[in-house]
Amino acid sequence: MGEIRSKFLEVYSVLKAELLHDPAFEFTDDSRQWVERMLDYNVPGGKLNRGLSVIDSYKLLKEGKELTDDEVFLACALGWCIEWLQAYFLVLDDIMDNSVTRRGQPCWFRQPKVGLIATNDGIILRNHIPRILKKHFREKPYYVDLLDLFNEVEFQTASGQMIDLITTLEGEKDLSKYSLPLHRRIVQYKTAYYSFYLPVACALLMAGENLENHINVKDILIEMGIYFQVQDDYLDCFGAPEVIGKVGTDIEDFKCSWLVVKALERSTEEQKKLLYEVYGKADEACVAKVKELYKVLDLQGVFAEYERESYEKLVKFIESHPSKAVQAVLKSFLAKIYKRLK
Ligand code: GPP
Ligand code: MG
Ligand code: MG
Ligand code: MG
Repeated sequence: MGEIRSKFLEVYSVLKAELLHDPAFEFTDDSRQWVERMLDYNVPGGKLNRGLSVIDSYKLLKEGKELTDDEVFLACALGWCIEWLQAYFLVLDDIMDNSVTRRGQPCWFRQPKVGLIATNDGIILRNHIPRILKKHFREKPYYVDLLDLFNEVEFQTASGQMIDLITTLEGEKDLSKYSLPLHRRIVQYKTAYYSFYLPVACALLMAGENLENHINVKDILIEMGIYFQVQDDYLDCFGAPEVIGKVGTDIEDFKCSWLVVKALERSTEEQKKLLYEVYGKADEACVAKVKELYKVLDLQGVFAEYERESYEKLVKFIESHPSKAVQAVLKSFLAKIYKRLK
């Protein structure tokens, strides 16, 4: 395991121990055990890309200057705040999407003793973030900016999630409104802000930067986040469940996925008619027909081309940035996701 990764995991144990002894609540053995099990199940088991990116980005912004132990700890703590945010979103998203597995195990709400208690666990996860921030960042000059950043990004994500959800029922499953601009709007809000902008913005704040001076960094990261969610949509159908750790539900859920938008663009009238009939049904045979059509339309090839083009555009966009340190931050982030299989 990488040195940063093991340090990062060490910090998880510290933060967890603090939260399990939060003086604002009188824990009993039962309640402490519940929270510990819930955290271990939902927080550390992912790729940790978002969390690790805070440390990575902060290091690059410091341009090779050795970080103090304190700086490493703080960057890790901010990274974990993002992983906590992600855990909170995923616990709730899996209920909303009626998903079955996540990170190679049953979704938290599918655990026999959990069920809809998972909704409150989501709220607990969300509330852990300001507790971590208060404990470790209260005296920092950028404390208010951090709180504001997390609040803004959470609002944007929930708003994206809302459009992701209401497009699946409005007008009772009408594929004719699914388009690339609608898809872009959904994924920009539901994914890009918290997954891409947030880690780098945290590192910038820690480095003493004013976020208002970094609007172009934000624009690049949002583009990267959109590309990342197109990959997620692609993997939902074409990824290997053992590798991505989840079984896709986008077709059953009538999601405005990049794949269905591309399929609509490329279909003949007859193929469109079929898609209108079978898309969005929780029925194996219907799902199989959608996947078959995706194959006939060569959406795998279309995606490969999209991936290549997006990468080229992003590299150009990044190289237009005046700061070499910022370029390095952005390139490192892009390298982590280009051609990802999970
Ligand atoms: C990813 O969508 C978006 C989120 C996880 C944000 C959820 C936001 C909330 C406010 C709950 P997705 O459903 O495609 O992700 P996955 O494929 O991992 O289920
Ligand atoms: Mg979802
Ligand atoms: Mg989902
Ligand atoms: Mg998905």
